[in-house]
Amino acid sequence: MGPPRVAIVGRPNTGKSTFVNRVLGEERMIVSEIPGTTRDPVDTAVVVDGEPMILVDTAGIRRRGAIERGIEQYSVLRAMKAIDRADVAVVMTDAVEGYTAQDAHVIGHVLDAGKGLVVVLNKWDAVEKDEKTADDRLHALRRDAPYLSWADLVFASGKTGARLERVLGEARRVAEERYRRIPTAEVNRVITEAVRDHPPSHVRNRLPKILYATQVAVAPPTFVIFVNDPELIHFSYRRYLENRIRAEHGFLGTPIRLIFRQRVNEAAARRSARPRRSARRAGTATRGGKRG
Ligand SMILES: Nc1nc2c(ncn2[C@@H]2O[C@H](COP(=O)(O)OP(=O)(O)O)[C@@H](O)[C@H]2O)c(=O)[nH]1
Ligand SMILES: [Mg+2]
Repeated sequence: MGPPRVAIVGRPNTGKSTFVNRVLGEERMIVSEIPGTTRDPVDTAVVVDGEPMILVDTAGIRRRGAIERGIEQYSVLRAMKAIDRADVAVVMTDAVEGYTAQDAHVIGHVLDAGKGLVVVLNKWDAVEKDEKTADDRLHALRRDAPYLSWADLVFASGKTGARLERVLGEARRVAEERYRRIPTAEVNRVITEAVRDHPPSHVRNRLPKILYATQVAVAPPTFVIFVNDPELIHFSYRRYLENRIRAEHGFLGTPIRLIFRQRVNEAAARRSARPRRSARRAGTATRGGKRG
């Protein structure tokens, strides 16, 4: 894994340009030409805590006010392309205005793309607050957007520079989470205990059986769970298993994927061994016929 590639995105006026300009102006984050780290001239290498990081598509966000009405559509498309080229998206939201449908739309694209996510509640300097405000905000946000339960949320201010480095530090951490692997034995332990604590219930008189699980990919972490019939796995049970994996292994800030695959159990496979073999012969004959 090379330096993490981080896209700063979000709806207009949430403070992306201010944030990026501030990062580029910080001496501690000396912008350096790090050989082989940028694939595109609009990407910028920065140094955060002594480690390189690539800010993706800074050309699209650096100049304040450069994006005007009429080419708004273009900027949305551009943001989506930036997300696709990144490992992690830092989604800027405006803490003064609160969470909007447009913010949810951007985040939806990040999740669909399987990228890491850091949500910034920016302009925190301009929010009237007491000791409880931050907690109240987090609570409200997780209620309005339950899919953010595992997201990494940071209060920050591009204007004052508050938690600028924290935002980028979290982006790096999320990028690493995205590449984490859990050994198969451990995945099975978590899933087995989850099933024991709360077995799936019958669906149309049939009992879902969870047989075996393994992590098959990273970026995003992807788990295949073999079951007797994927159709029997209810959406809420899928979410329960995802929550159990997260409860023990975190993956804070990264989407994880669960794929349910059918696997006939061994006894059933043996019982149906004979008809299966003849079916295979028929299949071979057909393929041979096509070739000839
Ligand atoms: N109070 C406050 N205002 C901010 C902050 N960041 C940006 N702004 C203001 O918000 C407006 C939009 O900022 P800009 O960086 O151009 O947003 P962009 O459209 O996302 O690039 C400008 O008036 C900024 O001065 C912040 O952290 N706090
Ligand atoms: Mg801008």
